[in-house]
Amino acid sequence: MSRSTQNTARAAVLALFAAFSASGASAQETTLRIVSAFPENGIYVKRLESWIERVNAEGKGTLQIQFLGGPRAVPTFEMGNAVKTGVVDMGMSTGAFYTNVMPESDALKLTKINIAEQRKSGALAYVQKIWNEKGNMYYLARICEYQPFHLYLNKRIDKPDLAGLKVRITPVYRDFFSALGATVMQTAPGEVYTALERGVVDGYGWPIGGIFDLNWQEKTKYRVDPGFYDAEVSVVMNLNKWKSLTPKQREFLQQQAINFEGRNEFWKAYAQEEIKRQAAAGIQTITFDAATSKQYVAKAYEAGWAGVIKASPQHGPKLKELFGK
Ligand code: 173
Repeated sequence: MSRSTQNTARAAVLALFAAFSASGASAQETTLRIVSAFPENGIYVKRLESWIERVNAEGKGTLQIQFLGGPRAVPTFEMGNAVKTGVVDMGMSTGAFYTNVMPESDALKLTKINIAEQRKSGALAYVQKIWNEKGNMYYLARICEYQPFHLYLNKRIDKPDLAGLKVRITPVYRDFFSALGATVMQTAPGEVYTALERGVVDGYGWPIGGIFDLNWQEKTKYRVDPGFYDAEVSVVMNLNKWKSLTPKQREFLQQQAINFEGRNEFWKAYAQEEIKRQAAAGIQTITFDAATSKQYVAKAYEAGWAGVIKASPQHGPKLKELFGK
């Protein structure tokens, strides 16, 4: 080989090497950064972390996910904007925490069909369009289902009348608890314990599961039955980031998301365990007669949908139609 041919070959190899190193260890692997709007020591983050482990094990050479942390990384009510603007690639949240991005986000609590049915029926396609257009978000997976919300109290009530009571809320409960006469106060989950401890609130809204994660059982006397709605926690992604993935990466991530949703049966057993655990911790249930219970739940949905439709006359009615049974 002549000296000049040798030099040309060497230059070509160097150029190739430079191109590869500029795009990372492997040109086809990317790392997505995710945050959680829920506190790190809770059940949702535990489930998220075990999902991430599997994704990273199966996604070597394709896609990796890096968990950046909970509300200390990005505050609960700011996560939606962080995902929308691409400050982070992905977020785990409930819609109630990002109504500042789009009011429709809070409607997911009102679904009466599960996520698998929503995917089949076209309900999720409609949600996807709103999330894309208004939130610059790709809706990836619903990771919590079959978890009704409850009202937890430290003062006994004998009818669904919350007049004179101060209750901690998020947008999930605002319209319903207000309709029952409560004085409402919004806080992130991370502030509930202190609010109870200081007597700033007489109770709070939360799903059937998870109150032990931040020790709220220490400050909780009663749970009001029945529950209402279905707690929604989902993984959402910045839309530009989603579009920037290769077809192979998108397909991999979408399949992992579906797998995550496929594990939602977990929540049914978890609800039963948490009911027992609450009883064992001395939390008493407050129940109403059958007719009153029925009215209570009906009022929850009426108030919830009225709120969503008022906030989004454009999409609220269609969502109601798509989320019903
Ligand atoms: O913080 C909340 O009470 C809340 O809105 C919520 C929503 C979904 C799951 C858990 C809590």
